[in-house]
Parts: sequence; C-alpha cells; structure tokens
Amino acid sequence: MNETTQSPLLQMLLQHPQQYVSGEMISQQLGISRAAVWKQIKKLEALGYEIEAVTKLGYRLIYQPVAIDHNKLQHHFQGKRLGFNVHHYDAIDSTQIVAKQLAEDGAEEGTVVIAEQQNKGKGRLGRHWHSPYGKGIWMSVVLRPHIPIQLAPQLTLLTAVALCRAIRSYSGLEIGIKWPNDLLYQGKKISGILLESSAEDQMLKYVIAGIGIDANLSAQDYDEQLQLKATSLRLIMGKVIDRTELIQLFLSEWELLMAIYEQDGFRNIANLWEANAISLGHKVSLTTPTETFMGTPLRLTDAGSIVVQLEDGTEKEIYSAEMGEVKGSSKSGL
Ligand code: BT5
Repeated sequence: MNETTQSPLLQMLLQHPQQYVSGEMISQQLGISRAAVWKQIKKLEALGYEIEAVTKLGYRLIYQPVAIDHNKLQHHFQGKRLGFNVHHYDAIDSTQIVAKQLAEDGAEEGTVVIAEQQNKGKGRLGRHWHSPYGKGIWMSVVLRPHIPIQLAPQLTLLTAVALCRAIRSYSGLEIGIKWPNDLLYQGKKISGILLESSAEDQMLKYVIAGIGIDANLSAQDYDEQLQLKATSLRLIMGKVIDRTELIQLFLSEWELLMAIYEQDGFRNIANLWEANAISLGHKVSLTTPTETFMGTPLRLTDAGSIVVQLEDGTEKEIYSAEMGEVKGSSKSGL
C-alpha cells in the first residue's frame, strides 16, 4: 500500500497470523524500546491496520487493509464510459476537490478519483464525511451529462439506485434508500452521496458525483455519535469487503442506469428508486430550514422531489428536507 508494508514490525506480526507477539520480543528483535514499539503500532493503526494489544500477551494483527486495485479497474473499464481513468491517492483532503479541479482542467467524463483517506471529506450542506485510511470507498466521478441544471437531482437519485443495487448484489443485504441520498441498513447509514455541479447557460457543464461507502470500518473507527447512526458492510457481514470488486459492480450498474436514463427518461429510474426506498408509505418527520412536520412520503416526482401526505390528508411536494424517524415507530427503517 505504501512504505509501511516494509515495516519490520508489520512483517513480524504477519509472520504470526492470529497469534500474539509480545512487546518484549518485538523490542528485542528490532532493537528498539517498548515505547518505540507502541509508537510504531499507532502509526500502523493510522494506516488502517487493526492491532489488538493485550497485557501480558502482546500484539496481534486482526485487519490488514488491501489497497484498491486501480490498475484492475482501469483495465476492466477500458472502452467504457466510466472508470477507464482512475486517479488513486493515498491521503488527500477530499476526492471532490481533486475531481473538480480535473474537470475544470478538461478531464473526460468517467474520470474517477479515489483516496484511501480523506482529511476533509465532505457531506452535504458543509457537513463532514468521516473517511479513515484504507477502510472505505471514498470516490468521486466526473460526469458530463447533456441535461438542464434543474434535472441534476435526478442524477443523485439515479446514483443512489446504482449504489443500492450494487451493494445489494455484492452483499445480499436488504439495503434501502432514504430520500434523497442515504443508504441504510436496519436504520444505520452505510453510504452517502454528494453531487456538486457546475453549469453554463442553464445546462450542466459537469457534475462531480461523490460516493462514500463504509466498506471495512470497524466499530472503533466510529466515534460515539457516529456509532449510533452508521455501520459498515464488514461489521454487518463479518467479513472483509473487496473494495475493488464493489467499485467495479457499482460503476457497471451506474453505466447501465445512465444508458436507460438517457434513452427512456427518468421514469424507469424513479420506479427503481421507489422499489428500493425505505421511507415510502411510512410516517416520518421532515425538517426544513424553517420548520419540522410529520408526513407520509408517497412517491417521487420527475423533478426529484417527494410528495408527502400531511396529517390533515393534504399532499405537499418537498424538494429538500432532512427525514427522520417518528418516535415510537421504527417501521420506516430510518
Ligand atoms: C452525505 O452527506 O451523505 C454525502 C457523503 C459523500 C461522501 C463522499 S466520499 C467521496 C466524496 N468526497 C467527499 O469529500 N465527499 C464524497 P450528508 O447526507 O450530509 O451526511 C453527512 C452525515 O453523515 C454526517 O453529518 C454524519 O452524521 C454522517 N457521517 C459522516 N461520516 C460518515 C460515514 N463514514 N458513514 C456514515 N455516516 C457518516
């Protein structure tokens, strides 16, 4: 993955799979102090390795990150619309920022930016996206769709469908979409989408589609707050996720849906979205910058908004809101 793979300490741990190696033994063999051993362990952990430390027993390697194989991806996607050109970074602030710069510099549609770690991962509305080293899929894709700016929300929904279908087919899990862009498993978020666009004369010039998937995060990778509302595929499935394979599935699915979208319009995509949505037909709370109210989402409109039935029976179209669970009801799976 980087120079750390050459670390003699890591080599020692790798030579003793599933076993504890005592701090004393490491210290002796490497000729360094116990404090220096501890420091190196911390360094490995910052690079995605998970090392269990048990008093009197020593250290045991429990997870080793496998880098995303960008060569395999590029090879697989030669001649395709997405994924034929992959920029793979170790640690950067945000793949969105790098992809935007590439788009400004004329990068072709389908250019992909991946990072093993993001220091300033972006969520929507200025929120932070937690992106620890070697654990997730932190990726942005340059798109250049020939559509008017007001249809951009349709691309977010299309991306959510592609992501949902790809993760479902990889994992067999009942992943659902929470409007507009979250992917949840049993009420916990495992993936988020951020679309940022640039327009000219009311037409989209480019869109940077950012995708975050919590593939291999451990419970310790989340702080207390996130532990309550997020989880990873590895935690759910109890096995290490092949990030390269999952990216491959996702990009293929996305390309397929884009072709359907461009040929037949949004309705087919909307139908797929509705089939994978977890909140339709269940009472939820909706918070806009000015108010919070209860309602039951009924359907998706072609503008990417949702029609919600309010408590007095009337219907209201919602373009942007945070959807939350209504206390005492977990039917929606939010
Ligand atoms: C999103 O925002 O869900 C969009 C996330 C997009 C991230 C990708 S990663 C690659 C690309 N480069 C970037 O810099 N960003 C994109 P939003 O709906 O605003 O959700 C943000 C909220 O999700 C936070 O306020 C947290 O509560 C929660 N969160 C943060 N990190 C998380 C994680 N790793 N897993 C699950 N939930 C998380």
